[in-house]
Amino acid sequence: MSTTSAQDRAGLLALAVEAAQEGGRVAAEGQSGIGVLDTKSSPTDVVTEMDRSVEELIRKRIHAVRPGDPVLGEEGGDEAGEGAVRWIVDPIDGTVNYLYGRGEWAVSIAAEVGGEVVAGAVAVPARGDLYTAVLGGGAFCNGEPVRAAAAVPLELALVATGFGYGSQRRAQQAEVLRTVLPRIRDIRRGGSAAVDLCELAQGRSNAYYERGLNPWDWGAAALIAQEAGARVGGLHGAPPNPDLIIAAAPELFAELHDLLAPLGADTDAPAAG
Ligand code: LIP
Repeated sequence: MSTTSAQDRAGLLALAVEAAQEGGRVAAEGQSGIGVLDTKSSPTDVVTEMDRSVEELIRKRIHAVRPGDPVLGEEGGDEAGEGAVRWIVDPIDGTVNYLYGRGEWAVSIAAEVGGEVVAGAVAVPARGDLYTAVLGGGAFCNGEPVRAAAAVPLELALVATGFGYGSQRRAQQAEVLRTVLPRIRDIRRGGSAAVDLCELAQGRSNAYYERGLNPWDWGAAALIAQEAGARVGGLHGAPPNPDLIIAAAPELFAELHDLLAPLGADTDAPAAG
């Protein structure tokens, strides 16, 4: 486990919470009437003015307290620094929902020390929810402990997932889903990976998988799901990574893993043979 003390982690969490809540307030106030400012990997991968300004605000908040800490943010990229804590920030996860005036979007902030996330906060302003965790300290929603659902057989599992922005990737994700859907209770596509993982952490789904995420999408929420008792990882024992993230109670994780691995769920092309 990390070299940080429980006190250090609590201090990092307090800063993550403060910045996520402030970012969430500002984003929520500006949601109506927001438009597309720019696009990234495809015409549907949008950036709003608010994605950028909320990330700037969060960077300022963090640096006001901890100048010199490196920050990795979805919009501003990697900012190097001499500090011991790397902050991983998604100012608005679920930007398409945000753009369409929907409520399923989140501000996500994780504090990483020595390559390990030790504190994470995910604010879901439209619902008034704040999810938090520190490494080894359990997971909480609005201060109340949350637990992931106990494992169920795959055929009874409600499984959340998401899709990338590129059409080749989506075609493969649809192929994978063609096999997965008849084998499970049902599928959910909420539109925010951070919210998907936090909902898993409170038993609102049984499992979650997605290809193509970035550390800012899962940074805080993966710790929250893990602290709620879920196993969170990639294929074949790997940690969560952009190829694939899977999260579920350990026995269900294994079942879903074994279904997804031969389907090429971690690729953009159909599995050979
Ligand atoms: C989005 C995710 C969503 C996923 C998209 C995208 P953004 O993040 O949270 O669930 O399916 O591929 O990564 O772009 O809204 O920050």
